[in-house]
Amino acid sequence: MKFVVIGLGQCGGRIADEFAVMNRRAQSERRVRIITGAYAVNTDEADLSGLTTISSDYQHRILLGGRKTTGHGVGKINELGAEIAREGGDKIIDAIRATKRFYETDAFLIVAAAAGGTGSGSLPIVTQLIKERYRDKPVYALAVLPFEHEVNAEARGVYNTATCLKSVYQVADAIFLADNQRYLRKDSSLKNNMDAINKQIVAPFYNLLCAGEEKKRQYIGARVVDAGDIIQTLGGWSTIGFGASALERLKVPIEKKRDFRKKGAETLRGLQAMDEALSELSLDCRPEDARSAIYLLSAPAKEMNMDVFKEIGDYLRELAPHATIRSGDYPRQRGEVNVTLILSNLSDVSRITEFYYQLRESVPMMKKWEEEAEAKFRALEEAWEEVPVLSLKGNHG
Ligand SMILES: Nc1nc2c(ncn2[C@@H]2O[C@H](COP(=O)(O)OP(=O)(O)OP(=O)(O)O)[C@@H](O)[C@H]2O)c(=O)[nH]1
Ligand SMILES: [Mg+2]
Repeated sequence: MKFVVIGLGQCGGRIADEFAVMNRRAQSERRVRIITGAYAVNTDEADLSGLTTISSDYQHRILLGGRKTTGHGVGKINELGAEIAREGGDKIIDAIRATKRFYETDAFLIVAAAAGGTGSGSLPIVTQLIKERYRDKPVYALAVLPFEHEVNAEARGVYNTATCLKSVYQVADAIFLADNQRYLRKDSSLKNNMDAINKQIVAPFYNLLCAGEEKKRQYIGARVVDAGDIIQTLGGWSTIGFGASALERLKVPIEKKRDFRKKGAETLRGLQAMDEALSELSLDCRPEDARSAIYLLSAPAKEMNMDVFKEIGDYLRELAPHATIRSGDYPRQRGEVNVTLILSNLSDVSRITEFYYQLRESVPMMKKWEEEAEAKFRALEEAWEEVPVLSLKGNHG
């Protein structure tokens, strides 16, 4: 499957850059192309120049905002981000039109952080704009959720997140959620290492996009996961995860209820990889809330058999009984068995409901701040009411 990836704002741009890196890797390691075009859009010039892999010309690193922001971002005001995207939308469309292999594109992926200004405000606008222009291609969003410390510190971030998510939900064909806080669980030092988090956000897409693009028979699975399967699966709130189990190392299975000893070593590895994919999902959610799911099992050909497939399929079906489950195999990997998993059409996402509740609580507070600010202005105006104003007109004519 091939994406055009468009990153909005600082976070979105960096993640789009990471997709461009991944595409290079796919080309050199596997001779397949998975990204037909990668773009970064921002109101902040410095953020754009900090990218590494997206082409550095103005049609791939697109600066919006002009006089409104003078190249310095919108300072968290996502309404301004939205306005600038509406005005500058043509620049983005022109850039996409110039994509050389655009005709090969299966779908769009628009990436942004929900809590910032530029990305948060422009995500729904750009998604809608592209949907209107390219009616035959699905448009997916990837929204990055803020860290907990940001949520607690800033009402504006909560407001941005809530408004961005609600708006993008109405236009995107599906929204992947990636919760920054999730990536700190195993390694809290990542808080200051956005690059490492971005790599983790992007990595699960690698096999999923590559699998359907392979041309050599030895790398083509018995059941290929192609763009059609992925498009059929995706809708509404979605999450993606990846888990691997090394061939030489066999850990004790996490779930004790099953009698793992009776299973073959291959099946065991498959189940372990599935367990890890479930616990590494980009969003904290309950699999039973998923209405659709897809998994891709990737391993050396001899490690894969119908048994493994059936077992991990049964396992997922138990956990996600309401989901239509699609699946495929990808005989590529060396030295490990791994599983890529998407849970989609989630009917309940507590993380999102939390934002709406928090917002409801903070609305009166934000109103109060605005009123206070206005009162101060008024007081200031009253205070100098008696002061005469210097004549501002010239006396030449
Ligand atoms: N995962 C990840 N999160 C990021 C990155 N950069 C910023 N964030 C998060 O994104 C949110 C802020 O959004 P930004 O992308 O910086 O904001 P912006 O869209 O550039 O908007 P303005 O700077 O306000 O114009 C916060 O929740 C940050 O934690 C990044 O590179 N990776
Ligand atoms: Mg910025």
